[in-house]
Amino acid sequence: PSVLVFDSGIGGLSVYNEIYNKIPNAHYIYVFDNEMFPYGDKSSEFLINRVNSVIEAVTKFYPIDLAVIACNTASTICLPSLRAKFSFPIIGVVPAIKPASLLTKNKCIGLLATKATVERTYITDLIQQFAAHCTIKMLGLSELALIAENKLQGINVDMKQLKELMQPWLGLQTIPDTIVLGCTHYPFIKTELQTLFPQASLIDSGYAIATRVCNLLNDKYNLDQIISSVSENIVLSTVYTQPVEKLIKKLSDYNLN
Ligand code: DGN
Repeated sequence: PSVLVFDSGIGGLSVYNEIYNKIPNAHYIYVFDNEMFPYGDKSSEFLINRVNSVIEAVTKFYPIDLAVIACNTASTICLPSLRAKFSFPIIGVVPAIKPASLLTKNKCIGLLATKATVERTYITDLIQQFAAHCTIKMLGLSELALIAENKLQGINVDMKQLKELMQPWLGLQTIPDTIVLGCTHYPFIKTELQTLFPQASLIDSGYAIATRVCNLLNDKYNLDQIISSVSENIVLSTVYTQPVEKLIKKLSDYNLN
């Protein structure tokens, strides 16, 4: 089976890693819209059009069985239009508010995501539905995804800068004991975030997404019987620049390309 994993940048690789661990014998197409990175400061209307056209362009050339929108910012807004347009299953990534509500002891949950994600009604509804009994501290940041992109390209995380960005939470009387990494880029800087919040559990949606992909594909294929990948995995970006060239080299660490 052929699985498309999409993000604005390298964040979706954190989701890809989880899927690959479960289904190493599928064929993967990783698509990142680096031309429009970051998505966190784009309007909803823009993102809906953009994500639809990128997926359309890719699927014209590459037939796929399933797509994962491995980006919270896009998923919180684009899923209905994508599902109306394409016939293959489309799985989105949404912040792990529900598991966090089951995990928290002090009933204080932190949601770390892009500016766009924390402003969506999708999130307010999610909180209302699953975590109405908790206090939710939301922090929408535009810098963190870039810090993660840079880390994957070999640039060390500036801990002083990270601490400053987290200041709104570090000064709180009740610090969240459960922090939702509501952007697929953030698992790449989990270690650094954990140093700032040593007592907190940091959770993301990667594993749950991988389980969902596995179940859906198993309905159609017998995954145990697919011996090896049908062909080479593919990495596609919307713009080819020097840093991307470096990035693609880096992607080989993740079994892509
Ligand atoms: N990785 C994306 C997300 O999960 O929201 C967004 C990153 C970005 O474009 N800022």
